[in-house]
Amino acid sequence: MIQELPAMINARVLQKQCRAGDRSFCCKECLMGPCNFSINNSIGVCGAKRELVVSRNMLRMAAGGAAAHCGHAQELLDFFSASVSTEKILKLIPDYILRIWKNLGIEIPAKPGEQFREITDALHLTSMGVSGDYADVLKWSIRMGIVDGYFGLYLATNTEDKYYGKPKVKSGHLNLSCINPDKINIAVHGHEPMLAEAIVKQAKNFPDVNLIGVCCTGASLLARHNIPHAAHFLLQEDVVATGLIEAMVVDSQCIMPSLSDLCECFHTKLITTSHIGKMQNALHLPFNNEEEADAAAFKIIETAIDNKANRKTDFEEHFKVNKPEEKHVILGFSDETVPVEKMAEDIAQNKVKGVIAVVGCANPRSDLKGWVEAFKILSKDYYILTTGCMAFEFGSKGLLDGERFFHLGSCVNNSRVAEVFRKISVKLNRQINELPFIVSAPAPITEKAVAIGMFFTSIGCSLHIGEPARFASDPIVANTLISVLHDTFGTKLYVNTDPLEFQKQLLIEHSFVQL
Ligand code: BF8
Repeated sequence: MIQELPAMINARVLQKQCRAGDRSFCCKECLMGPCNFSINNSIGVCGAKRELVVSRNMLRMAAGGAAAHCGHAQELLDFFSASVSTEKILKLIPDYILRIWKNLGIEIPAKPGEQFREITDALHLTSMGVSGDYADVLKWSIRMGIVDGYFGLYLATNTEDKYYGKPKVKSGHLNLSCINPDKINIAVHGHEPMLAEAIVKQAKNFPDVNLIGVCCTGASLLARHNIPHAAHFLLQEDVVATGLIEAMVVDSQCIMPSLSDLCECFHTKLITTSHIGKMQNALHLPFNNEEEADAAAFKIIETAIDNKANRKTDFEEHFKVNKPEEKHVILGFSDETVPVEKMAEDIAQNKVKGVIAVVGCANPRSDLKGWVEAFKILSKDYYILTTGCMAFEFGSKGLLDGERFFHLGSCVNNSRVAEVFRKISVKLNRQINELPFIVSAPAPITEKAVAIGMFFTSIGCSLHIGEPARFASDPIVANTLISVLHDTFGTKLYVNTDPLEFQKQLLIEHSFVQL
């Protein structure tokens, strides 16, 4: 298999994105298609126009993201046999936001489980021959944002905090240098915390085991237990490619299917644990409750220990010589530890222009270096809150200082960002949508990033997307979104792929607020 690795890499490098799909100009909702809407005024076989198709594609992405976050929350609740109570969470929605939603004709799910009905409805209405009204479809994207935010992000984060504790501010270690060639390395990758927490508990009895985290599970393990965060989405393959990982344990979301082939090229044992996240060539160790999770964690550690004998010692030498420089970051912030009062005062006294939340993924198609540099410059005028893979990106460049850049955790922890915005607005006695709060997803990859963007839009934040193709490819859709944000919320939509241009745009357009 190891001989096939260069061929696999070449095939991926040569993979070209479809020009129609890249701009969301492709409809695949029925078997008369696919229809291509690249030419102006194109009409599909069924009569659908481009604005309908682009809107439907966007809603389907938002629904996919909401399904992932609500699914994450539900898995947690099932694991703890806990009943769903969103009453406390929904009380956090300010009355003025509820009024805006009411004016838009949007109602929030009232009964337990109704969020899943909303997701089903979004998929139903975007299937062939249901909604033909592109503006209503766009409105549903905002509705999916609400479902994602309160029944996904908030519910998952609050449940995690209830059972595993709220993170505390600390100094932590981030990047591949945390892999230890002298120990048994177990990488825990994915999003849900249940198995990761069980492994942390079990690993305490095995001093030769070095636990490391990947992706959002990595962000959570770092924030709660100071387990080093080895890699974000983009670097997950690099973790295995060190040849030093005895077990790569995955659950769900953002797990590259390539790991299956990649682990075969090395001695790494790939272990899946989610009932929906199966992989080829993997050992599957599912669990349903704490007792079973402990047993699965013990078995994983045993498997990793046994597998160490299969590691090639050449990789140890290579790693020691080429070990990346250690990066230390300040992290573990929540809405209770971010200096909300100071932020509010600084906004009121015109010491800063506002707060930018840089969320979501690190897409290799984007100018990541340029974005990091742009936010570094913007941090002179704005506080920067960050989560997910962008937080890792900032950390690996030494920017997570806990003074201007605040790491608030994984992607579901974006509810903490929303809480910071809400608390600042309460302190200043202003509505969220009257304050300079911008949420930026400069390099989105997943459907979850679209749902998160829609959530922050729905609570009155301005939104920046560094991926115009899906949002602004069709001028009718782009203008509708811009006017909904402007007329309904009084906020802005920035669609910009150029870091320098965006940075200049913000500095020119945004002056200090007059409170
Ligand atoms: O939820 S930032 S690539 S790891 S989707 Fe995935 Fe994007 Fe990374 Fe976690 Ni979030």
